[in-house]
Amino acid sequence: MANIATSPAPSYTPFPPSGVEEVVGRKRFEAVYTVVLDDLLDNFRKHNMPEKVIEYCLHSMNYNVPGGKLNRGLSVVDSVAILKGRELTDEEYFKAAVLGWTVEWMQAYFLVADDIMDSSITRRGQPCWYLLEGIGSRVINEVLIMEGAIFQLIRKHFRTEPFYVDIIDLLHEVTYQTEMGQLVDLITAPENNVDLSKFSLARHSTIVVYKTAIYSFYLPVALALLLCGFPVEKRNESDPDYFKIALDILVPIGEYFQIQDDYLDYSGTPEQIGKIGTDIVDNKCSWCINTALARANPTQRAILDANYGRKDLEAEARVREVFCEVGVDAVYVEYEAQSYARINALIDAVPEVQNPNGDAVLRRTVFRAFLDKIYKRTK
Ligand code: GPP
Ligand code: MG
Ligand code: MG
Ligand code: MG
Repeated sequence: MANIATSPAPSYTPFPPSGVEEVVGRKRFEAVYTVVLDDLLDNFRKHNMPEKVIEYCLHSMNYNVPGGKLNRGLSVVDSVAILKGRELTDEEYFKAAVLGWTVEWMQAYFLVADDIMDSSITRRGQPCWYLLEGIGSRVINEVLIMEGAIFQLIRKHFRTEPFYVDIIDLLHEVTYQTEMGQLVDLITAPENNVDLSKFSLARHSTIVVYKTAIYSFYLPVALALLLCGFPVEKRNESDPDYFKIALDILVPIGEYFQIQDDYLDYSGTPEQIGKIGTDIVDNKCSWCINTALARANPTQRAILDANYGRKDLEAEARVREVFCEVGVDAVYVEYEAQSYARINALIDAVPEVQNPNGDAVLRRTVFRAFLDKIYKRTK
């Protein structure tokens, strides 16, 4: 097939794009999806896998990988362009986009697995993959294949790079941390043992930092840093710790993002958010229940104790009523405004540091781009 990486492409403008530029940026990124998907299918062919299996694999990947907002993947490309401070060559763009797609692959298999664990019904406006006829427990292997695909892509495109092992190490580390976060999320929300006294904002913070912030916000920037030659190990004691600088600001941004996710789970319509919220019936330690617990009077608290985490639509409606009465919506509006101001101030304080080669700078715009992308999001 045509090599999309080297064929003429529209010029690329780093974030913040708007209107036409945003559509063009997305289309160019999506074009790289077809290349990497082909890489994966070719690998199946190399191993003489049956054509039917290859077709199935294609269907499974197409159903689960490319249909989201693509924010995580596009952030890798945006970050590389901002770090370099210039338009990317076709080759640089392609490499950044391949790394971007590895984050989208990770997101895809996390979501397929998460939807089973959360008993979700829809995702990205379509039925969850595990619910489709004939899938059954085969979904376990599909999640593993999607994870394996990430390392196949990295191997194919980065094997000879000096930072190859750093990319693999980063992906393994971030995956493990996300799995820890998912474990805390699940253990804090047992199905048949609702105990709201176990919830707290501190527990919520541990959950959201680990299950969301690290892979969704730190990972895209850390990959961009590696691609731009920022070293993981300090060469001199006085060198900046580039990755820690990024982590320290991206974690609060990611925390804010997951609080938005928790709020939208309660307040968003399925048409708007592409999924049906399950946090109340799933007994999740979400921002909404923690906010309601802090404001409920004894009567409201008794309603929450009796109805939260019950697989029953009327019980869910009673919880929603209490959320409404205690003013969760107003608290959220205030939280959002305060978070925006607080994170902007944190970004202002981030030091801007150059890589040792002097050809890229860890600029504050990298972080500002993330914040502006998610501020007041409604889906
Ligand atoms: C999102 O939480 C968290 C993940 C997708 C991480 C999953 C990690 C695994 C190791 C499987 P969520 O359940 O609030 O997301 P959503 O609301 O989109 O279902
Ligand atoms: Mg979920
Ligand atoms: Mg979940
Ligand atoms: Mg959620």
